[in-house]
Amino acid sequence: MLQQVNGHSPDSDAQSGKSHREDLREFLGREAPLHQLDDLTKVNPVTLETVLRCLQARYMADTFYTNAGCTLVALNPFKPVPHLYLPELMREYHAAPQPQKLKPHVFSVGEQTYRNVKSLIEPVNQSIVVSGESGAGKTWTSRCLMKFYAVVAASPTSWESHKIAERIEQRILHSNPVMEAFGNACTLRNNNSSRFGKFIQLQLNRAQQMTGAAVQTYLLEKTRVAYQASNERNFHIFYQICKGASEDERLQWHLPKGAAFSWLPNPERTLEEDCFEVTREAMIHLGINAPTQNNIFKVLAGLLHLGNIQFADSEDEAQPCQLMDNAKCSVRTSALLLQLPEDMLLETLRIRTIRAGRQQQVFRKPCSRTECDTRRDCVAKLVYARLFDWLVSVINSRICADPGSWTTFIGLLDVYGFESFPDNSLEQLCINYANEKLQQHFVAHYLRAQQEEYTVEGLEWSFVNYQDNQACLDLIEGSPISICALINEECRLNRPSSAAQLQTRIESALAGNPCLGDNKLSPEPSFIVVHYAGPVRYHTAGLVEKNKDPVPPELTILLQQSQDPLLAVLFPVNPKEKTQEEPSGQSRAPVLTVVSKFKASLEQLLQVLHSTTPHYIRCIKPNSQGQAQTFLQDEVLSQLEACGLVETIHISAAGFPIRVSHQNFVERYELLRRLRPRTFSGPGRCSERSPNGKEATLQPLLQDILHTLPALTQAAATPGDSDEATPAPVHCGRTKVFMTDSVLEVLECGRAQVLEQCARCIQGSWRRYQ
Ligand code: AD9
Ligand code: MG
Repeated sequence: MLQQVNGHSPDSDAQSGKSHREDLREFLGREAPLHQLDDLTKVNPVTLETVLRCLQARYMADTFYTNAGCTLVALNPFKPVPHLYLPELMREYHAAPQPQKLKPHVFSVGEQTYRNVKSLIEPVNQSIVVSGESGAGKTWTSRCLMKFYAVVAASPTSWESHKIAERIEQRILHSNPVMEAFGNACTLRNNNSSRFGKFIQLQLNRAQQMTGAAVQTYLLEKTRVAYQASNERNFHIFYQICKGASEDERLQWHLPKGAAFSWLPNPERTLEEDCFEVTREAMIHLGINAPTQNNIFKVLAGLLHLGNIQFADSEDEAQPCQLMDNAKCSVRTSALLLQLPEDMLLETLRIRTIRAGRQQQVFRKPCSRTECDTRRDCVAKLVYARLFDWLVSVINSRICADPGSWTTFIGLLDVYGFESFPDNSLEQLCINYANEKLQQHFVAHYLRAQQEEYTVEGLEWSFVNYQDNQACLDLIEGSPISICALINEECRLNRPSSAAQLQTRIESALAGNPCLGDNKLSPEPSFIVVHYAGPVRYHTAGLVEKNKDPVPPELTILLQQSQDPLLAVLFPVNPKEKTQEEPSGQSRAPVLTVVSKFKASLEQLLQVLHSTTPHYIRCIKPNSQGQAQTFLQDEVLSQLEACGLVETIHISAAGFPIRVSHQNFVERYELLRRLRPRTFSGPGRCSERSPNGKEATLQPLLQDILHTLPALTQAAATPGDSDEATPAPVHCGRTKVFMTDSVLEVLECGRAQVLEQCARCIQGSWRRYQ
């Protein structure tokens, strides 16, 4: 940060003999050693380097939580630390007069949030936004908060449920294993990766007791049912039923031990998350009884058999595709388990019906092998997505409080973090779009908090010049023209359009937006969005099709024929119901696309968040191998960038990143008073207030030092550069001096000059004396 200024070496300090850098570091970090700094905003100066060093020092000292102003940074320990999550500790934070004065902890955030609900005259809903990259600890942290509230906000009454006297908070906790069994999977980054976003509203009554909860989910990655990247797995529940079913159930569900399923890769890996008993037990607590469970697992087994239906290329285009060996058996078993007519299942997978002409005549066309595969996968995705939504609605019906029994809520948001892979598509666009929205919300909140600190210190300063990420959001979601609008337009027009054409349309229509990256060297059709967390290249191939998420109407009709009671609930025969059908070619009705649905749910979420007081927890993964005691600076740095902490550091830097107590400031720079010109009205105004005691003696000294600044700035300026000579901003707050890097440089330069003069004087006198 500090460069050599006007020939003064920054590397030596005549007075102390220490290197100048060391000496300065010591001065700036004087308040406490790095690992003892509980708040990253106390790191001095606030730079990436110091923030990283502080986090590393704390991590190596087994301190996993650090504040960063209004945010809590949670480093993943990657090892069990049970003493950190004991109920006694929860109670300690709950009972503390000022929990924010205790060590940073997720319980401290939990308690402050809880107190905020009641401490205000008008109760205000609160939210805690937990973010971070895959495997960083978001779900763990959310679970931890739920457990915390289950202890500190326990409800007074108990529920009679299946002979278990149970409190509502226990039910709410039981929703976690169920949702994780159906919505989480083992990925390359996390053995228990959430494949959906979740916002849970913990509902509190006037006495601040938890009376219920409501869960909202976002964008389940349903493609995983039928497609798993290499070395990844399907949703946990499939492995649970295959591993944990009893002999009897194996027979019923046609799951003999060791059976191979193409949608069940890596079954040999045994994970903690494979425990079927935990899921079943939790389902019972949520009122999902054994027969309903049996029905659910039977349908899932039906999907596994469906995945084993393999097609062979047909030699004659006019004939339907042949089945591969053994596939006949899979068709039969799948039809049996899903309670579908076997021939209808096979026919629907292999033959497409097309309506054309004025009379809407029906034509039947055999599908190619690829089309058959797509239709089979589509059936599985459709069933699984509706099953998941149904489960969420059942959970909600069991945990949601009556409207009159709660007055406020605490919302917990566990969303997927920013993603950038070599191949990014619609899923990443949605995820990163959500993160841009949340970042905008966060920055607005952070700026407000910074402004408040300045106000407390008596500073008049505002972040008027700060640029937020609005341009990026305009690029993605703006109206009338944006990436989402253009992709939706392609879906609406339903015209044959190549990936290259989509790229050209986006690039020409949005060329003026500074967040559309330069994509000249792109080998494949794509476009680049410069997100706040970095640029991401999105491939345009398949984007429009994914956005349509077409479900051929025959597939829905097929599932409506099922005799299975669960499928009958998931696929009701309702002529009014408008399913997401393949556009008929004639229709120009607006299509409800993936992007438009996601945008609507995101807007709803943000509306809720805006109505609350937000709190932020940023989870950080210290290394991608999941090893304890390993802190890789580069990896942490990229996450600090992605979760917006770097941005907040920049915001701090846009203000006054260097904050020094009056005492320390005077001690270091008192010698500059020698340079004080006779008359000057300086730039540094101290906050108006009558000082007392020690402050009273410090104030004149402070003023004297600050008055030397214009002369020092002029001396440090490059000749001819008039801008440099304007006094740099410095503010003297009630307890601290706030300044920028450039002011620090000027002060340091002046100090070095004085020390040099002193050294020369001493040398001269010494020679004269000799
Ligand atoms: V993803 O975006 O859903 O793929 P998360 O949710 O951020 O991801 P998760 O909470 O699942 O990550 O944490 C990953 C793993 O880290 C957990 O399964 C734990 O083994 C481990 N972990 C996370 N936080 C803690 C902790 N505070 N103490 C101990 C932890 N282990
Ligand atoms: Mg998770």
